Amino acid sequence: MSGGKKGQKLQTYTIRREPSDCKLTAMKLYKTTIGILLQNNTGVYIIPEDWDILVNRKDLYGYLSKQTKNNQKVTPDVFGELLKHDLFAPIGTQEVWAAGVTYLRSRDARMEESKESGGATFYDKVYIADRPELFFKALPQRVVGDHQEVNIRRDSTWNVPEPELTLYINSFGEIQGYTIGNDMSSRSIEGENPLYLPQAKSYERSAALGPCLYVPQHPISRDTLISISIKRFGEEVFKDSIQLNRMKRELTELSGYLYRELDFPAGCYLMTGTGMVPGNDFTLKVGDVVAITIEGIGTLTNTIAMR
Ligand code: DO4
Ligand code: MG
Repeated sequence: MSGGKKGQKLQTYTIRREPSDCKLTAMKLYKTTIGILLQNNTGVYIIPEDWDILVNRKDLYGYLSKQTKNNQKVTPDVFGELLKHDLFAPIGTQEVWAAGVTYLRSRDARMEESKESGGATFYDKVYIADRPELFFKALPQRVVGDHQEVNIRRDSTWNVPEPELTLYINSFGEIQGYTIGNDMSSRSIEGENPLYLPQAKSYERSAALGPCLYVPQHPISRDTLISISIKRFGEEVFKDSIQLNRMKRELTELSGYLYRELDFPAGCYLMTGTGMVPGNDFTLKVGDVVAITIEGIGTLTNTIAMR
């Protein structure tokens, strides 16, 4: 034990915390069938605003922390039911973009799947290049929310989910919030030829976001844990986890490149790449349930379907 000279009586202080002193450290925005809900440490409130206008601001956290006083409150029971059955993806008119090969595991998996095509070298190079891989993933109508189905393609034989921390970046290029993303991918199509990437990545219901937009007071910690679990007929067939600090790049580096020559009037979403890829013998099947958890944000659960 340290502090205080020998024999000296140590003075102790008790800090009394009133409920109003409690610092709000994070807000969560849910898009539901009854409107936008804001959850903070005092409850859940209805925010009667347009999604794009609400989220696209310079200090989203500051704005949200002033909202709750005059807003209608939602009871925990009603909120619980809405979370189970009535959530939309937390998105308005924003485009969804994605970064690739930001973790070593993604680079290695891609190099393996493309070795026959001779495309492996591109993944190797982009992992160490200054310029990151960024690609267009989805328009909002192709994005599903929590507890909705994501698709695998009929013409693909090898399919995986990609669990990714996803950024909400405002129109000024500033990261204002985070959500969980599933960048559904066809490994057989991308592996055949890297030029097929748009077909491997973009198709109906190929992206999931949710369950909420998480708006913390400070940038998300690099120690944040991202985990995935895949269940088939109720049995876990794959699980893995990784910390955000294993990502090769800074989050602001990715957003900076994306905004270099693109404007996003309502901001945009950016999936930041996967650090977890199941082994080569694994492919998703219809009915599999994919649950992705990111510390602080929650869990995004989707069932695999096919058109
Ligand atoms: O290079 C292709 C896509 C990579 C990707 O989606 C990822 O690393 O997450
Ligand atoms: Mg990805």
